[in-house]
Amino acid sequence: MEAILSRFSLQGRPLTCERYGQGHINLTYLVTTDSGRRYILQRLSRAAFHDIPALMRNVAAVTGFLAARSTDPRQTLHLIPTRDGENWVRDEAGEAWRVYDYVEDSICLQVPESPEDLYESAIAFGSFQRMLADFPAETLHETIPNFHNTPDRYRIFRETLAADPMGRAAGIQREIDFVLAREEEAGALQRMRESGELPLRVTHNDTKLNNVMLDSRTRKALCVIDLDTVMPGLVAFDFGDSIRFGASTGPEDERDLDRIWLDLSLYRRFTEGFIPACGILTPREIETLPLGAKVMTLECGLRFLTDYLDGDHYFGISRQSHNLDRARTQFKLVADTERRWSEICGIIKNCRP
Ligand code: ADP
Ligand code: GN1
Ligand code: MG
Repeated sequence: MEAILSRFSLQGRPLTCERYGQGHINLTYLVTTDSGRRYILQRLSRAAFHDIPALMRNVAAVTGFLAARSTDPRQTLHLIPTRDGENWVRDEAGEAWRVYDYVEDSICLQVPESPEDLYESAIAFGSFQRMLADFPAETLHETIPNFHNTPDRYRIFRETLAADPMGRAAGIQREIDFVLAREEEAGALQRMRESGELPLRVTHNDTKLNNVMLDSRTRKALCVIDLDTVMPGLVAFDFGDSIRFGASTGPEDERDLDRIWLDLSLYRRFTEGFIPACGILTPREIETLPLGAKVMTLECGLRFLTDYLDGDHYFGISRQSHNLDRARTQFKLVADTERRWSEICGIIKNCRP
């Protein structure tokens, strides 16, 4: 770690470097130095990202663009340059590393402690959307091609199911039936994207509550993090992924499904923050938001299930059936969404500008 850190222009000498946070993709470390400065060191996932130079160009472009439009330095991530003036390094084993300033006096939540926490995350993601409205989306590299192309996620699921490399398919027939029964509807967003009826925007694509930092004193939105999947996309992706994670009554990997359902007061509060903070959405885009939440939840469950079948190579796990547990919470939320569909549509209608 010292060898890697020595290649970055840090203030002070590193004193500690410890695993940090609860992301599923990168390896994240908190670094403290003898000058009192703190940094986030990350090893980027090579399983997820196949073109790290292009990914880092995206991150540098987006953070630079946001920094020029922010009033407080804590409103965007800042990459720490290397001693050679680059913004990431490759180590001897071929792993890619980068360093960010630690966002001080901030908190990152796994579950909202009140509807206001979710509201603030809506402000963060909505403002992110608005601030990037003039960013030239076509210059962004697609860091994970077909990331929210749900029909393509089904294709990969079917291939993995057919191969069944771990022999796990027999134990999950209920989950398999659940996803296959919803395949047609799951493709709706992608069809709308292809038909051009919705505008392509610069989207974050991974808008979980734990990808937002809140100010620890005021608990107001501070900063959007985890910019690895910023790409052109539909606003329904960003709305949907936030609802999927934030409007659930429990953590993504809860084993007791009786504790998981969709909390409509959280759903409403997120919507009340997000639509005005974006400020640019067309009526048709707003209409697609509930579908976005349903499809993002189903797609995420499908991805967890696929990774479970495949032997857990993509999402970090800390127990054997971790990905299956995660898939099950997502399907429970989808079932709940179906049950409460008309109430959900009412929420969106009432939040129209
Ligand atoms: P992953 O892609 O693995 O989710 P993230 O970039 O989201 O990686 O980082 C994982 C966690 O580390 C975040 O959820 C957050 O708690 C923490 N984190 C990341 N970057 C920062 C930062 N600049 N300042 C403070 N905490 C951070
Ligand atoms: C991953 O990186 P992280 O933990 O914020 C994943 C998302 C999933 C999410 C599920 C690059 O997000 O797409 O929705 O896990 N990120 C990537 O928790 O695949
Ligand atoms: Mg993250």
